[in-house]
Amino acid sequence: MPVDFNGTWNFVRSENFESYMLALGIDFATRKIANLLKPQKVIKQEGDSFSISTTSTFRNYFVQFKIGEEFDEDNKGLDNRKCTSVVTWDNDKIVCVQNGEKRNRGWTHWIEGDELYLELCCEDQISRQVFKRG
Ligand code: YOG
Repeated sequence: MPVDFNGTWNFVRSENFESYMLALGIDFATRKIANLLKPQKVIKQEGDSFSISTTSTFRNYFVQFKIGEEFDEDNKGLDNRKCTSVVTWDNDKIVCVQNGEKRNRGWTHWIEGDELYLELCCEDQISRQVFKRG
């Protein structure tokens, strides 16, 4: 059975998010607010088609993609930089490469038990976020 990311996932904790945002060039005031958020993710998966909606009291972000198919990403409400992105499987993980102005940008999601993990990378910074099934 392949992994099933479907569900509502509630923020539990993050590490190094401040440094990740700094690498992305997010301004001071925005970082202060963003550090206090407890975002929720709703993931819909049908085979290799995904949508991920991340919502919070401050900003929301929505992305949809098919595994292996490049798509244009605008990162609207985040750093607003445009990327050409692609998501692939790495065993039971989904790995997104976000090609654009920022070097080594992307993210990886995987599941352990009833927890959803997210690793966010930009340049030399890696932030980890953990969510629990709602
Ligand atoms: O998720 O990439 O699930 O798109 C990272 C924020 C904070 C806005 C959120 C809003 C990067 C201010 C990642 C947070 C910092 C700070 C809730 C969403 C930029 C701006 C939206 C993300 C992937 C993987 C799917």
